[in-house]
Amino acid sequence: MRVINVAAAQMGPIQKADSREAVVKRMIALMDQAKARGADLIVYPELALTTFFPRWYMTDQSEVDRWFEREMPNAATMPLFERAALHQIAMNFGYAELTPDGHHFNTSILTDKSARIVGKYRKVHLPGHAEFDAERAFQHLEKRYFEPGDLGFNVWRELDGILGMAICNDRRWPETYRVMGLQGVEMVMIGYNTPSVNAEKSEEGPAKRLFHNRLSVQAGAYQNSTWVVCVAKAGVEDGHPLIGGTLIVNPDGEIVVEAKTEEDELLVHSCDLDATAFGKSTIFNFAQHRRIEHYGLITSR
Ligand code: CDT
Repeated sequence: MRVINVAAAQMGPIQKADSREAVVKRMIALMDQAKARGADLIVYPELALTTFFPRWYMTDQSEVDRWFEREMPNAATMPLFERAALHQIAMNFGYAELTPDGHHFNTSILTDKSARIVGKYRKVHLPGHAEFDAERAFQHLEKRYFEPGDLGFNVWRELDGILGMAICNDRRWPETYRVMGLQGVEMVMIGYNTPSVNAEKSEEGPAKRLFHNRLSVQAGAYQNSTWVVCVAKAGVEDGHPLIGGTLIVNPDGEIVVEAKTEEDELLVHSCDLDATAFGKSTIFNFAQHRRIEHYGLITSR
């Protein structure tokens, strides 16, 4: 058996005024719990170091850039990397990345057990809009602050398995999982920040949003016979509620653990990567059953 004992580290709200240092302390506390429960890997949310700043309309680029990290690790996150190396825990977390040549991405990284960065993913499916929209109950300006990711959906051979990453809105798109599925992915790590209410349809509240979260992740797991670890930043950030619902889904598409709160909360599950083999070699044996001659439209429009 190839087992990854994975910790899904849901985080409660991060307020605009909270410092990176204060957030990193919370992340370390979750990591200490993960270590005590024997975790090999800890998965944190999208934009784990800050509030979900794309809800705020900003016109001054220097104000925008304050939410971005110019290097990783940096002074604020170094204690997290040091603790990960001490505990020998691999980690995945999201942050806003500003590259040396001035590009802005919604990024997540994977480290190995010595806290060396071994993988990077930049969010491909950016939801929302680029200009202030007075019709919405609140703003979702990811298209203003980020460029679409330029790295594609890769997989990494780590922890004796094949691991992949995606970020938040990516989880709603079947292509996300399938591109990694075609590379044999055995565990997909996804962080998210999902508002509890639809800004364009107020009757769509938290129950529907949690349903869509489960539906998307369970389908992606089942249809590609992979584990999925999907981790929320939850709770009320400066008056703006985000759903919780962190969950781990097995390769049959079944939820094996799910968060109960909207606070910092750790879920730990032993994921047998060999359990992905049955689905991959039978109903979702892609080489045997896919009919790519009928799929051209997917990439042509
Ligand atoms: N962070 C993120 O991608 N959130 C989106 C909200 C969609 S509504 C604009 C999500 O898919 O959960």
